[in-house]
Amino acid sequence: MHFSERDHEIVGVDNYFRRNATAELGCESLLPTPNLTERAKIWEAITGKQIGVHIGDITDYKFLLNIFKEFSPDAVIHYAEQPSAPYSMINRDKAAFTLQNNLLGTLNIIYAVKETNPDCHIIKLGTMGEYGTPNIDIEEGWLEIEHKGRKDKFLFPRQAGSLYHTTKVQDTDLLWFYVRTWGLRATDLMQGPVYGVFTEETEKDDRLMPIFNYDEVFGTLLNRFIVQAVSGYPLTVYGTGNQTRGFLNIMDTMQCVYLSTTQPADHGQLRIFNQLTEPFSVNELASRVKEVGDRLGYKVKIDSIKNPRVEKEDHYYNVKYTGLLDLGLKPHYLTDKVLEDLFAITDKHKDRINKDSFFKGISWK
Ligand code: USQ
Repeated sequence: MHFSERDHEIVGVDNYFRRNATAELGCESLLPTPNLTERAKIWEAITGKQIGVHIGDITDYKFLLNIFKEFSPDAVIHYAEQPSAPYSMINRDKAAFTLQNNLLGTLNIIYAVKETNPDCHIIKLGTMGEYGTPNIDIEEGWLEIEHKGRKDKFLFPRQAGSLYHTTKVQDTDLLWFYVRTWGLRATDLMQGPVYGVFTEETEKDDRLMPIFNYDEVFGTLLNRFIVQAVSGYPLTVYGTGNQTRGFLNIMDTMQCVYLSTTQPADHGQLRIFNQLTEPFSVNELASRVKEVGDRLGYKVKIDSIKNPRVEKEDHYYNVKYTGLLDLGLKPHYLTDKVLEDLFAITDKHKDRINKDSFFKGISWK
């Protein structure tokens, strides 16, 4: 919608993995989001602009290749990965699915680009979680290393904290291999946890809002805390709550993808951006949600629970994220108004909240 609004010709591809997985796990979206085909119709009715829709699985290479041949894209934005760390840790089958879906999907896109148009720019969604939490500053993708008097530049060392995050490391390596070997052009967006649900486009009609997950498997931290606060469930702070991540508003996700696409990487370049606008600790976000929630009359409680994940809780965190600002990103920071608007939309749909999905304790061990 963000690209279509700006007069780009778009097709979207979806296999409804997230809808199906959330239905299977009993943790559907807070909002009754129509499916992609229905939303493309709503979009066209409002704006007069068409978005083509293909329902299918990009791990099916024939299906994907046909779309590339028919549409011949100048750029492909790869959002088709299994995106949940807890999902990838449920059991062997979910781990195997994550590995196969993410790596094969990425490989197929790379091959489809090579076979149909090697000029096509690949924009892939990576994750800040590829870096883990090292005890040194996190650079933007690359690190110059001096060893025994010689220097070279390498991908920044990665040490992911879940099988999902590990597949993203592997995807980055796949891209880098084919960029080096075939001279493709690619941008890898190392994104932190996203919050929010409103974008410029969703203002046109509530039915255009994205899926809003708040459960343990697919919900990200801040969205979860808001829904917990509205439903009177104590905010689930894992362990000490000193874990720090780089967050961003979904509005800025749209900007980052747009800026990266319209100012593409060069041929033979793997360009990496750290996609975040503000670092917060879990405790800081819990306090912000409590402060705003209490003021709105919700009586928010915070609970510290045993961390089901294996991760450092007290760690150094200093990330460089200037690349997207240099391209023109204008960040939307986490103001009280942003939190109030999230409280309001959640309250409107509070009858749909399933409290059982807040915490099941999917353990990394
Ligand atoms: N956490 C809590 N309480 C909760 C949920 C999470 O304390 O109820 C903690 C986690 O232990 C973690 C931090 O909050 O330390 C962030 O957790 P999250 O669930 O918001 O994010 P994560 O599992 O890391 O994954 C999300 C997206 C993923 C993306 C990633 C970016 O689901 O697709 O890649 O954010 S990053 O976190 O930078 O790796």
